[in-house]
Amino acid sequence: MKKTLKITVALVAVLAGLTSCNNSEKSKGRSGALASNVAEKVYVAPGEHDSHYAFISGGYSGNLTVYGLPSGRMFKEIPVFSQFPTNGYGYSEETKPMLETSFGFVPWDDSHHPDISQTNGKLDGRWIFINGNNTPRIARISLTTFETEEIIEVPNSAGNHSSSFITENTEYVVAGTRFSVPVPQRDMPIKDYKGNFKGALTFIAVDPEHGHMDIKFQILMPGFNYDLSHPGRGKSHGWFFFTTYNTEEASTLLEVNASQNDKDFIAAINWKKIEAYVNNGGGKMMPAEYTHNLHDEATHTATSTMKKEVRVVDPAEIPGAIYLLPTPKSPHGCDVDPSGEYIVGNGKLSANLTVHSFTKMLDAIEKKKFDGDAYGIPILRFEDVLAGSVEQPGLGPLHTEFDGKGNAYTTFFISSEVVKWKLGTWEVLDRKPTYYSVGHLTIPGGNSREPFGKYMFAMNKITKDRYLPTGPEMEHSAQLYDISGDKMELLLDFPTHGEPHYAAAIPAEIIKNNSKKIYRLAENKHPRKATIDADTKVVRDGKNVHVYMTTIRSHFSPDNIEGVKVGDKVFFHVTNLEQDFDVPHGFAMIGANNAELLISPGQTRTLTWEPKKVGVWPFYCTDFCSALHQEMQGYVRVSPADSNIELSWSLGD
Ligand code: RUQ
Ligand code: CUA
Repeated sequence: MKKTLKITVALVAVLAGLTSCNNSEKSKGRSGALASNVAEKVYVAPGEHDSHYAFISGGYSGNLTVYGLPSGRMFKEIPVFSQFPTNGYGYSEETKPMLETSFGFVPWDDSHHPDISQTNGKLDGRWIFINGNNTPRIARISLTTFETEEIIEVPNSAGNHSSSFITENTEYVVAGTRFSVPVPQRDMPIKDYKGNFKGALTFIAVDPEHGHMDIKFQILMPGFNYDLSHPGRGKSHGWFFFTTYNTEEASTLLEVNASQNDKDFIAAINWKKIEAYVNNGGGKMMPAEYTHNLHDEATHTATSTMKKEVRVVDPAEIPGAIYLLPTPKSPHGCDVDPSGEYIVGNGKLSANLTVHSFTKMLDAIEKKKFDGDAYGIPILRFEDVLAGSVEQPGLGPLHTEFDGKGNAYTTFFISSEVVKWKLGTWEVLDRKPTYYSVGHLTIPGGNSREPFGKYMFAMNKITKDRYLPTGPEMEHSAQLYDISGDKMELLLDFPTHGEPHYAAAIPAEIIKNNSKKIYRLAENKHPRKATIDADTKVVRDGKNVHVYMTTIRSHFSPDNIEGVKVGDKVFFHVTNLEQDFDVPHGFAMIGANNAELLISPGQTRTLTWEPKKVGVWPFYCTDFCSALHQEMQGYVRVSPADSNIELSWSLGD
């Protein structure tokens, strides 16, 4: 067995060498991957499990994908902000409310930054949160069901990018606006942006028991672009840090006009202080429309509620809660090390990496060593808060993660590499190329007090020649590195779906034993469920026809329905009676203007069908569920609108 593996490895090595010899940059990197034991390090034998889950943002797919590490195998795509025909999310009546917004039904978004819930600064594996960037929303996904349970819209925001990061006891999931906008929105000239637009930073409280989200307050900051953010932790718990760019407040040709200032800022927010202020009645309620969508596991049904106001705080009302740390050149990533002492600002256009010291920041605040202010918010002096800089580590730094052993890893977009450096001495320890143009990187637990520093993976924007070509567009690419030694070792390339921005990863044992196997039929509280065949029926309510249907290997009940008419609206409420792990059934109806349903064991889902043509029309199960799956079918007889055929339904004779 081992021997075969070694031969395979050798073969892979030879092939890799052959195919890459036409590109010297590439062969350099590949030779790094060719240590003879590399394949063993990512090999997960058939039937064995990966050691880690990775949750990778789907970017413009609006979803979240689940991978195993170290194999790089994709296990699941979890629909979040986008309609998903694979399981009917956003198409079924139960899940459509999840995609309601104040703009109406929005069946797509652009998701960027997943973050796993924490207790005492450690990943607890209960939920994962992710942002919708385009129509500002935050979603919470259960890590027992791997389904989206809740979505809250974020008002007064636009380009919800510095989101969705978690404080160390999941007190808050935080969302910051990338684009500043008029608050409240109004008709005004764009050229009057400066001084008039606002950037909302939103603190969404998370109920510790159920995870339910509620906007606690929004801070209405100056009209900068708030790019990324991270919570303080340990000693800096209670603070939150946001990178800004466009502190010039330009509204046109930002590629030039937002790069004028030598330094932009990291905004340091003492959220504990603002929370106390708000708890004492501080801030003011402002009219705002935003939806709160919640999926109930008992009824298997989502509801959407329109909220009408939000609490806003003007920084001027609460002196001493917000400070600005000058940070060179349009910083992107804003990353806090596991101890909470260091705040890394990755200036996209800066030669050096800037690291601020939390202790020095507090000291400078105490001594009131300010260097002016921006709209009343005190600016600290760069030299007073600087912990150190990493000199000329690479070009175009974007994001930094930590291994919990005193090392940091920063991605460089322009020079396409990951650079490992030491916290405190700021020396560069290692660098490895990435193929190509790396954005984020992830270390399991990287945004927590306790990273698991065995693996790191880089998520690359450009794929080019890494896989077999698939036409003009290639899926993006991730690369897995072993970081347990002094030098990083490239182990694996694997494709990702949509654009992987950030990812969150976690040791599998924290999650896998809690993973739900079935929904208990006895606990199904869906108002139109049918949990035994005797509950099945077809009920007419004017032009609406409700079919209470069950499904089990290998039939639907009922499977023959007559008395439906053109112009009716037929609701198939299908309950899956199976109580076995991993036995979903599908349901699809010819001509339905939506997707199929995929119904989990014990679940009820509803498909709406508006029959347009007279005839006898089949439905069937879409998921190959048993040897008699092909027999899982039925017919609906559709009669003319004025027909007087009575409703009837049956199964067997
Ligand atoms: S971003 S590639 Cu949307 Cu997190 Cu930096
Ligand atoms: Cu049920 Cu196929």
